[in-house]
Amino acid sequence: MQIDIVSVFPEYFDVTGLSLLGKAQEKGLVTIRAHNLRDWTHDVHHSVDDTPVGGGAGMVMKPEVWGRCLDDLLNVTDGSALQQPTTDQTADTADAEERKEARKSSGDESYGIASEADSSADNHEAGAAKQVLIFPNPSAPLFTQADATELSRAKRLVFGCGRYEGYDARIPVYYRNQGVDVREYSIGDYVLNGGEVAVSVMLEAITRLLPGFMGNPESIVQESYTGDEPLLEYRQYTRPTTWRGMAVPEILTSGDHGKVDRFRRDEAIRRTSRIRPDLIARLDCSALDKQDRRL
Ligand code: 6GU
Repeated sequence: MQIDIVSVFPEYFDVTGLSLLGKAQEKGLVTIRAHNLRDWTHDVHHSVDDTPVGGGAGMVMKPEVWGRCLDDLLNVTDGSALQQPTTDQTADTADAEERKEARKSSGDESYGIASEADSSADNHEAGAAKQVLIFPNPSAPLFTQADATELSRAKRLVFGCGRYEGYDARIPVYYRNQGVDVREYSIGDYVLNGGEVAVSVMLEAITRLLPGFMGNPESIVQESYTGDEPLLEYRQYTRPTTWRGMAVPEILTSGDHGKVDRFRRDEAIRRTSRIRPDLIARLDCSALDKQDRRL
């Protein structure tokens, strides 16, 4: 996978050379390049932003600079996107529908691009396209584990980090119209200063799913939010079995794997109900067994 990140603070991504992501790059699983948006400015001040049309506080990132930058990175030349969505990936129609609904209400239709919502859904039905352009945006749909899974199958990701009050709304619309698979995501209901931290979060969620990234692929399978059952994980303990007067649950030391599994699943369901009732609402009840139902 090749990842390009555009930011006015490209040094922010020096940390991607560390830890497991650094190792993944050494192993050749992923290549990450951070670019400085100002390299695509033409004026002496290297300005990337301007005041909002219609007034208001703050600054908005200019479309011309982003346009030159993204044309270069995406190989888009005036009116013809070279990128085609692949068709060899599995589909998640329900999710595509959801995305379609979310996009429908996002207001992009005001540019008269009737096919905009449809084309993004088509791309999704075909799985992640070869090349995906991603903009962090606090006003976009939430980035989820399902998005991370889908995007981990892409060949190339280009992240555009917005700063200030955001970026000109025509930028994503333009590239979508060029046939590029463009996504906008928020990472949660709180305010950040810019897209860099959000991109770091998405980058980590996506790259750790690359085949060969994890030493032990099992650790991915068991996680919260993964698979059809979005349950929070059960609590973990290690030795000593008693620490500062607190003993670990006795069943876990019993050696009875059936009982241990049951105990952990009960705990996962109870904790999810209490801490994240929204996840329980999404559970496929037909997948619950008889023992689950008693909870
Ligand atoms: Cl993607 N960007 C910014 N600036 N703030 C956020 C966010 C993104 N997601 C949550 N808050």
